[in-house]
Amino acid sequence: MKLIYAIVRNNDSGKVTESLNSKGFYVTKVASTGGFLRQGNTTLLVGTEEDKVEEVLDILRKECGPRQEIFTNPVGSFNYGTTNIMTTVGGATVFVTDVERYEKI
Ligand code: 2BA
Repeated sequence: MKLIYAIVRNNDSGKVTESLNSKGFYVTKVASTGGFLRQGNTTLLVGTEEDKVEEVLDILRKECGPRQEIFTNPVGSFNYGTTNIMTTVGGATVFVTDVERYEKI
């Protein structure tokens, strides 16, 4: 048995949790804060069998992987209107650990 910790953006957490649940994975969401930027993020805990770890990682890559999004920047809009900026968002930090013992009591 493995325990996967996935630290994801708050904005990505709903969709990835739904996607994991729909494939039969159990998920615990923990509200967390990055130590460097001191901004909120979400840590997902997923306990699963070793042969399912890659499936979980694939779902995380699909739902939380880095991607390009258009961001509308209102700064400088006084004279020229809003500016659209393409920026990279998303990304997740994932730890896969061994579980010594697992019980539901
Ligand atoms: P990421 O490396 O994408 O990390 C995003 C968040 O994932 C981190 O938020 C932290 O909550 C968690 N995380 C990442 N690596 C971890 C690890 N080895 N152990 C435990 N948690 C981990 P923040 O700490 O707020 O960091 C936000 C971003 O600032 C990081 O993005 C990285 O680009 C940068 N960063 C973090 N620590 C840094 C440091 N000591 N020096 C320079 N840049 C740092």
